[in-house]
Amino acid sequence: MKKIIILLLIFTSFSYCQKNFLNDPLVSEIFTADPSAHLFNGKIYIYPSHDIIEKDPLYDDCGSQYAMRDYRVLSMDSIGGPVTIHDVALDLNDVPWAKRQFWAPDAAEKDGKYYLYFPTKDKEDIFKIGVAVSNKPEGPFKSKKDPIEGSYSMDPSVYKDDDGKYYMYIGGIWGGQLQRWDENNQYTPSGCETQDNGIPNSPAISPRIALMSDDMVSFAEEPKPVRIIDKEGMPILTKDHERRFFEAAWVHKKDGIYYLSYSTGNTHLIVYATSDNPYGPFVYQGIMNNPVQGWTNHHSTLEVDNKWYFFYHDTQISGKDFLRNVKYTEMFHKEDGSIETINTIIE
Ligand code: FUB
Repeated sequence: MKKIIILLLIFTSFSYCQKNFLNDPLVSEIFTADPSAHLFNGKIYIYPSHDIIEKDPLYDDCGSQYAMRDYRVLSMDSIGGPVTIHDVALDLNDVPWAKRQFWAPDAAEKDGKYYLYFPTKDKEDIFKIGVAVSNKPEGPFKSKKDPIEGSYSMDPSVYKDDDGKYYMYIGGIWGGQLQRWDENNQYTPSGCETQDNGIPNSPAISPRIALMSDDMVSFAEEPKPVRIIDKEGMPILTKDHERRFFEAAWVHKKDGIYYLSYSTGNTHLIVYATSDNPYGPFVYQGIMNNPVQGWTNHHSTLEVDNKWYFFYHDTQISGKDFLRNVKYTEMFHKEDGSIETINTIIE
């Protein structure tokens, strides 16, 4: 029996080493995850989470092991060029209302000012969305003293539409606490162990959208649910873990089509749905990225010189779910508007 176990262990570690990855990590000096990529002043800026090794890590169902404490911005002059790791852009200690966990951020530019949007837990351990402002894309950013009024949950991403309006998409279930907020933005405390809304045949919990005010540091409206439906017009259901929204909403537009892509969490996919309106409803289309190595799958998309790129993370360097590394690869929209599925592991 002992021999069999040893052989199994050797085989498992051998096949683990044999894994071929489609792309190399962008940087190996620090652990980075959840990349939100943007083109500012002709340069590529990536706003990732900065994963860290805690001295006494706390593991629980709420994701406490993702205990990040600051943000570092990455930049490249061009695709394939050298990567700069900038100094600390924002530290948790400089956010007056924050208690712990700097999760997936995003950024936006307006009139020469840069806005860093970030989810973190307040003193009551409730996720809200914060905003910090800088004159430079890489920061340092100065945090507002309170979270954005009316904001909740996590994984903010800000989409700038062609007409100059900015929309924030937010939300993530389980550890991201979206299940605590109903669609009228009312809060009911519950643990992270509350998985989805507990009713398998009900429509799945929706990500939320809010139009940003002109000042970029507040919402111009209350967050509204973004419906995700199938091609027959029926809502994607709670029990449909291969297609229902979990976290990491991101929107891009190509040829007049709005693409909402998101993570399915415990089934580890990035899937996408399309609409002719930023508010949706979005019609589920298919898989954008198959599972990466590691539990979380979180991405962004960026067009540079008429080519589209998919930024993502995996755990190639550490092999640990909460110590991730950011990567990117080219992505392709087909003639019919669908997206070619990406496989980042080549077996
Ligand atoms: O990085 C912490 C959390 O893990 C993010 O906010 C989620 O999207 C997942 O990637």
